[in-house]
Amino acid sequence: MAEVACPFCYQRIDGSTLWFQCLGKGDADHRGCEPGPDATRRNMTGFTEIMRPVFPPPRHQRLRPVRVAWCPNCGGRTGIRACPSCHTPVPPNFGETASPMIAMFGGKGTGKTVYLTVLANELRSSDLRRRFAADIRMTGDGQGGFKSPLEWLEQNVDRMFTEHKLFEATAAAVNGRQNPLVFEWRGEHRRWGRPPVYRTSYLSFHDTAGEDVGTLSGANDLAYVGAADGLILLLDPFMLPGAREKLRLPPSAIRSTEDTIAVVDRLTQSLRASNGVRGSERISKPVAVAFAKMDAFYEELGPEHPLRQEPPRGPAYDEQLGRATHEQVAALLRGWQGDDIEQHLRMNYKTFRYFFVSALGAEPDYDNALVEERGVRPYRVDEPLLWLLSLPRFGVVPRQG
Ligand SMILES: Nc1nc2c(ncn2[C@@H]2O[C@H](COP(=O)(O)OP(=O)(O)O)[C@@H](O)[C@H]2O)c(=O)[nH]1
Ligand SMILES: [Mg+2]
Ligand SMILES: [Zn+2]
Ligand SMILES: [Zn+2]
Repeated sequence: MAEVACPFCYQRIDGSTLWFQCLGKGDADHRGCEPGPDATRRNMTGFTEIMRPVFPPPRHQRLRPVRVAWCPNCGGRTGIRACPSCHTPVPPNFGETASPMIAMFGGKGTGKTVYLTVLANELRSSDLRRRFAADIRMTGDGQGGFKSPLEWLEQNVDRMFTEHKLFEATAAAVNGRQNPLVFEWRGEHRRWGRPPVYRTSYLSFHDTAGEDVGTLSGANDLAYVGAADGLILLLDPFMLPGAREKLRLPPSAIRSTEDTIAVVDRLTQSLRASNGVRGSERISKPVAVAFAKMDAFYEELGPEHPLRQEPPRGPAYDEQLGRATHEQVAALLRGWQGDDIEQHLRMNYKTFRYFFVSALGAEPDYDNALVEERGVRPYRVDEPLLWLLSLPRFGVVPRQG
C-alpha cells in the first residue's frame, strides 16, 4: 500500500485507509441508502451532484486490509472505495501501488482550455490506446449531472471540432473549486527476462482560470501543483516579445499581460512553497515545458525545419527525437531572447524538457474566435505527456532510443 495523491482533491492519502461508498443494496431488515448531497465533496472538489454515502473502513482494516465492507447505515455490502479526504469514489485498485499524478499549469490566455480539450479528446481515442497497448479511461462516477467532466469534454469537443468555435475566458470557479478531468492510464512495463508489470498513472486536469497577476493563485491551485508528481507547463510564445515581433499578430491574439518568466516563476514558487523545497535545492519534479500555438511560427520556420516534421507515431516514446526537439526549441528560445527562461529552469529544476505543440494546427481567426476552415488538426500535443509517463521513475509508457 502506498501514499498517493488523490487526483480529485490533491491531498496525499494513505492507500491502505481508503473509505467505502455504499452501493445502496441494504439488507434483509433495511432499505438501501439513497443518494444525497455531500458537503465535504462539494467543498473539496466543486462536485455538486448527489451521491450515495461514504463511510470509513472497519477498525481492523489497517492490520488486515479488506476489500469489502458492510454499510453501517443500511447493512449493504460494497467494494467501492472512496477518498477519505474528499469522498470521491476512486477506481478499483487505487492506492495499492504508487501511481504518479500528472497535472497541467499555465497562465491566462495560454491556450489551456483548447489544449486540454484536444489532449483529452486524444486520450479518449483508440490511437494512443493501440500504440501503447494501454488501458486509458476517464474516471469518476457516472452520475453525470450537467457539470460532469465528461459533459464538459463533450461540449468542448463539439464546440471546437464541429462548430469551429473557441472559448470565452474560463470563469473563475465558484469558491475556487472545480471538479477536475481525471484519466487513468494503465500501461505495460516490460522487463527483460521477467513478466511485465502493469503501472498506472492518474492524469488530473483542472482547467484553472489562471490569474493574470504575479501573485500565487488560489489555495486549490497550490495544492494541485503540489500534489502532482509531474507537470505539463504550458507557455504562450506570444508573450515573449522576441517571438511576438517575428509575427504579425492582431491585437486580439494577445491574451495576457503577464510575462512568460513571471508564469514560470509563479509555478516555481508554488512548488517550493507546497513541497518545502529549500532555496539551495532544485525541484525534482519533472516539468514538460510545452510552447503552445506554435502553428503561428510555421511560416517563419519554413517547411523544411525539423520541428515541422511530424514524427512517426510509434509504440514507444522516442527519447532521441525528444532530445533533438528540446535542443531545437531551446535554439528558438535563444533567438527570441528568452534566455532568462532557460536560465530560470536550469537553476530551479533538475528535470525539464521543451516541447513544440499546436492544439489547433493552424492559426485561428483571432478576432472572431473561430478555428481555421479546415478544422482542428492537433500537432504533437501528446508528446509532453508521453515523455513524463516514459520517465524511468514512472515507467508507464515504454521508451526507445
Ligand atoms: N495559433 C494558435 N492559437 C491558439 C491555439 N490554442 C489557443 N489559441 C489562442 O489562444 C486563445 C486562448 O485559448 P484558451 O484555451 O481559451 O486559453 P486559456 O485562457 O489558457 O484557457 C484562443 O482563443 C486562441 O486565440 C493554437 O493551438 N494555435
Ligand atoms: Mg481557459
Ligand atoms: Zn448504505
Ligand atoms: Zn480526494
